[in-house]
Amino acid sequence: MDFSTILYGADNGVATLTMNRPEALNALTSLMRRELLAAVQEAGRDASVRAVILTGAGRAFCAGQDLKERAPAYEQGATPVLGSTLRDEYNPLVLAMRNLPKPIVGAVNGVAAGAGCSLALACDLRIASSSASFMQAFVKIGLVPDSGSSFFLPHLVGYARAAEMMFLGDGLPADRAEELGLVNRVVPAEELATAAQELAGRLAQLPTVAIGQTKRQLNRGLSGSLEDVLEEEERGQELASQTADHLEGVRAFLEKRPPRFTGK
Ligand code: LHQ
Repeated sequence: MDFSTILYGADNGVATLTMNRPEALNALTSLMRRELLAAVQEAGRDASVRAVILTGAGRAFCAGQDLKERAPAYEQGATPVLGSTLRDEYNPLVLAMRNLPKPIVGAVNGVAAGAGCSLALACDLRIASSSASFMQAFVKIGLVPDSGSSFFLPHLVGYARAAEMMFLGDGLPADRAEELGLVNRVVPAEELATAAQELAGRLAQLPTVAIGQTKRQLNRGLSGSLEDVLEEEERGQELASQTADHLEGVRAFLEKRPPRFTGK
């Protein structure tokens, strides 16, 4: 896949999506938002891809909305109406990430601010470099959290800590983010890429249909009732029980050998 703001690579069942505007700390332009959505969709379409990594080039993960994109309007004292930007570009991207039936590992290599923090939170798992930080920067420019942060952050760290991050806009360093359960693991900066590839590589060897369905159930569990979740689990088990990977898993157990899952 050829993009101008995103690097897309797929190898060994893992697609790696790299936000690639390092000179602007990977701040999101309109083109980048659309290319990132197309890259997520491509990872969904490609049956050989069974796990995804989202990361940033250079020293940042992503500094959120590119604040220079609308600089001329602001310089003239205009305040652009931002709702449609969310509706047309950010929200479809967040939904595509959450609805992708494959796990997404956020390899958070540096600062994740504003909507960049939201994108990190929309990943299923996060490995952070020790130099990473998470900043709900919206308030610093008089805006409100968007791109799903108001949904994901309280689920991850609880209401009070989410409110503190959102009201004050301070950066949360990686080690503290790990203590609060916002990231799965922190590794030294030079080990991040390998650690993310190892984790995603492992996920890519698992029964992909079951993993995709598990993600769906987790999504439902975050906002639905117990009845909703039980129904989703029932549907999911019906689907998973018909896969070749289920057959292989049980046969491997009976034959006392490791399973070889194919994602089918
Ligand atoms: C940037 C940016 C940036 C452009 C650094 N844009 N250039 C959604 C809907 C629609 C619109 C509104 O918003 C949203 C959601 C949002 O995401 S709102 C939040 C937007 N993001 C921010 O407010 C964060 C702004 N950036 C920062 O606060 C700092 O840059 C952080 C804390 C991320 C990093 O600080 P430093 O490590 O000290 O780096 P720096 O500030 O020196 O930045 C390096 C360069 O990157 C610099 O460019 P320059 O040409 O001077 O070297 C910055 O201008 C550029 N950059 N963030 N968002």
